[in-house]
Amino acid sequence: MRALIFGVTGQDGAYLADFLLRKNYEVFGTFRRTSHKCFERIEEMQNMEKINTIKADLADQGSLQNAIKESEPDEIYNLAAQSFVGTSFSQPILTSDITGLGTLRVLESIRQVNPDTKFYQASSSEMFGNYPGAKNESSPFLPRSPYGVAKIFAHNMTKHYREAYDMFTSCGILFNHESPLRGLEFVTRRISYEISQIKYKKKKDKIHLGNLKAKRDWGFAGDYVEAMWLMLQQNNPDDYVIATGESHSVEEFLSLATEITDLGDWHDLVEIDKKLLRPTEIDNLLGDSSKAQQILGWKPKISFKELVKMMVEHDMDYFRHQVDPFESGLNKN
Ligand code: NDP
Ligand code: GDR
Repeated sequence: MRALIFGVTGQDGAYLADFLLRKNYEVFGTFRRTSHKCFERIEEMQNMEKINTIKADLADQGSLQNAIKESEPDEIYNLAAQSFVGTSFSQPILTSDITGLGTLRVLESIRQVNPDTKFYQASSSEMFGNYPGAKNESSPFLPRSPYGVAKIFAHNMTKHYREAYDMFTSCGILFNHESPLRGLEFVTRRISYEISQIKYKKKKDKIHLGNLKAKRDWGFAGDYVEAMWLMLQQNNPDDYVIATGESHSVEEFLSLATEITDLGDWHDLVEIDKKLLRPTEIDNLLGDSSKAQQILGWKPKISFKELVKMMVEHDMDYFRHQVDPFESGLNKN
């Protein structure tokens, strides 16, 4: 089997490529031309030699078509996006173009090159906004960010191609998932990274954060990529919520991380930076993945506590050995 991953250089791209390689797939992955290194995550997983890389940008339809023609995939996973909610407020047009319209460019390219290719779209819990309670596939979309709005466009367009052209297109509505490969601007990695710097006295003594009361349903990225693959192994395309069914606050993440680093009371380590507060916020995201559990046979394996430990220990290891992920080029954002 051959798979093409748009966004292979991101967190999920690195885990999905690794998962598919273990299943003996021939893996192709796209990257953008940048002035920095961009394969650090794949290198950290020691898969650089095993992945066929192709240059493509979601802004450039021709490059998407070429990537599909060159790789002739059975399955395409669209993980590429401007994925940071915070940036979507300052760059709403770019976010709409890449995260929203970019998905349509991929869908249209598939329709033109080979409409029999199976397609996975990375939809998001951000689409639900502040709708109360545990969210499932039937919950309404009430977006609270330009990113959420763009993901709804991409989600609906993916469903439209399924209905209009009978294409095998599925959406995974994934709740937050994290890992030691998470980008540094996301709150979990920001905490695990900066608290480890403090622990080994590599930097300042305070972590600057925004809204500590926000709650998220945090899972492990390594568990979630399996669900993406399972969706494309079904007889029919469909949409599935992927979540742990537990939500925890940023404060809880901080408190556990501080406990692991043995740095005392987290209140002494944190300063609130008003610039990190968002114009509109989602207070609590909690997912109900019972459909995926029943139909795909999927369930999360790593608990919240294990996830915090995995991330903090990974970053403590960096600083204990004085290898700074910034210096190595990881998290160039
Ligand atoms: P990352 O931000 O780590 O990765 C995003 C990927 O998209 C990177 O490979 C990035 O390339 C690529 N990309 C960005 N802009 C473009 C562009 N113009 N053309 C081509 N590629 C581009 O995100 P994650 O791995 O965490 O998430 C994967 C997908 O899942 C995203 O679509 C995200 O929105 C979605 N999602 C993520 C969730 C999560 O909690 N992680 C939850 C729900 C949905 P580069 O390395 O060059 O920046
Ligand atoms: P999110 O993740 O917006 O849920 O999007 P993020 O980690 O950025 O924020 C989670 C919550 O923490 C609050 N917060 C902070 N966030 C950041 N980034 N930095 C801070 O200093 C900080 N302090 C508090 C935020 O306000 C928010 O409430 C992620 C992305 O991966 C999306 O691509 C994906 O679709 C959704 O998860 C599901």
